[in-house]
Amino acid sequence: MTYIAKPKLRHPSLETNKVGYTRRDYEGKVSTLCAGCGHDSISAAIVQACWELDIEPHRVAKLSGIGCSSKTPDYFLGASHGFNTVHGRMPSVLTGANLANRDLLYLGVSGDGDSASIGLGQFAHAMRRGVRMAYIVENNGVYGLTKGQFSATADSGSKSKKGVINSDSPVDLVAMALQLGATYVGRGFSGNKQQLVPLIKGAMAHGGAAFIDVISPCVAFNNHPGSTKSYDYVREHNEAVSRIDFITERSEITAEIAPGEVVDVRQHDGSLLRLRSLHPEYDATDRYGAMAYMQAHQQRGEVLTGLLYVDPLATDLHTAMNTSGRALNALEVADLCPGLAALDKINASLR
Ligand SMILES: Cc1ncc(C[n+]2csc(CCOP(=O)(O)OP(=O)(O)O)c2C)c(N)n1
Ligand code: SF4
Ligand SMILES: [Mg+2]
Repeated sequence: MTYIAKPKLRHPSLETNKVGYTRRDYEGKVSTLCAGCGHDSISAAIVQACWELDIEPHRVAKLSGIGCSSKTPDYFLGASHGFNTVHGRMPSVLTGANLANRDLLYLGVSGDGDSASIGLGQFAHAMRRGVRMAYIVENNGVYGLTKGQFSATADSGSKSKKGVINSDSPVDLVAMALQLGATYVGRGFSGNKQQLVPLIKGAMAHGGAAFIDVISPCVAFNNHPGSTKSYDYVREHNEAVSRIDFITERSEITAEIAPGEVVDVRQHDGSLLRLRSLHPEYDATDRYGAMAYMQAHQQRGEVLTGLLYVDPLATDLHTAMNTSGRALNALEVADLCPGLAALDKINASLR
């Protein structure tokens, strides 16, 4: 059913962004997910974020693995580049694409099964290498596509739809991303678009590995009492650490801010993240403080959301590898071959 395209009709009065596109231009095909699935709300937030960021759709490459979550790139950014990889393999395929063409904006979409089970190693290495991307995990605590088995992010003590209690310890991808060196780490909830859109915008504009775990309830298999990934549970236990205002480099900053009320983080592309602290003692630029704070709140059963950590001086894999400033796929033979004399010299030095 994923072939259903939306009608191309556009009302002439639809609002356009600075690059001349309407919101509809950032949409994809009609979703075939269950009505009420959190993943559809995340797709809507991605559409909104890219429209507001004035990104030309052809500048984005969206990649995913396998799962209901990994199907979603078909439902947004229909005019962008896309690659649906094998289960758990999105990060390595995205790394290769990013190395070949650094000029695109990379959006990795995955599920908790896709990233915390079969793809855990791939996730870890993309984070520690600093692959520049917005990596979004649509986390519902189950394998939705294969009918609701517990995934590795299911909390210990969480109850399945059939009444089974999960006894395994959960994998916390946010804690792992922090430990592995990701330079932008956030947690959102599919039911809170107001918080999610700026989180995604910040990740898309970030200069390194950006990771967002979005709790995204599966209405078919994990939205019952006893589940810690249900709409009700997350609404009751959600604790936001900050509110983000995303200000593009072009926007004029007019708001009057009382000192100490906000932290401004200038990102590598010139955009500004203005963090309004809702927990005055929380410092989103302190990686180890963020890890400890998160764990303390988790112990109490709270789900901390918002931008949990950002490194304003983030760099990426291209910087570490000192690659050419021009995209590798745009280099010609003449750019790549140093010439016979240089090769002779190298060969001579190795004899
Ligand atoms: C190599 C391989 N192993 C197993 C599967 C079966 N499989 C398909 S999707 C999936 C899990 C999906 O879970 P998740 O990533 O959490 O996505 P969701 O459907 O919950 O959004 C599994 C195990 C597969 N497609 N390929
Ligand atoms: S099975 Fe769950 S994750 Fe898959 S589309 Fe339905 S509600 Fe969403
Ligand atoms: Mg899942």
